[in-house]
Amino acid sequence: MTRAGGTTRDTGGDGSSLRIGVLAARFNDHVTGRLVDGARRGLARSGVSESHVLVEWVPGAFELPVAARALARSGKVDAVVCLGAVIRGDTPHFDYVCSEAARGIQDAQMETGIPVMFGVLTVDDEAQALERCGDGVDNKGDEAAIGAVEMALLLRRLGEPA
Ligand code: INI
Repeated sequence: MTRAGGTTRDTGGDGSSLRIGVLAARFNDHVTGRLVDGARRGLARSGVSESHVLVEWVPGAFELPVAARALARSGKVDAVVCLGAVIRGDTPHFDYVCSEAARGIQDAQMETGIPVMFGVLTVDDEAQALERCGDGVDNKGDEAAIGAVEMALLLRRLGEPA
């Protein structure tokens, strides 16, 4: 996987001391279940113990922000991974759900200082969603999970949270 700076990363670093929360939207759970599987793989590769991974479900992507904020505030985790799949239909609902999920997730990390990753697929159709939740690194849950490890370690090095 090629990342900014031209480096290739398979893990987020040494996550053996980290506790990570994973929040998944049940809407389109044939996709989000696969994102959760990908997140678990990325965390395991980064050395995060299975017993330090807390997985909780919410009804849809719209509900991810409030749960992310609560989990980030709880003191139980060093980072949160939000997973969802918003698939464009014929209604403007898509735009509201996507934009509120994105805004709310960013607000949650800025308010709490705990990294909250945006692992929400925003796609035109189911085929595009399935392309992004594969069994390898072609899985946005995996990518978000190693990003969570990287960010938690970075904030710790920078002295946050206090
Ligand atoms: N939620 C999703 O996670 N994905 C979708 O594609 C979706 N669509 O298309 O409507 C969706 N809607 C539900 C929404 O997230 C809330 O759960 C619901 O509006 C109740 O607040």
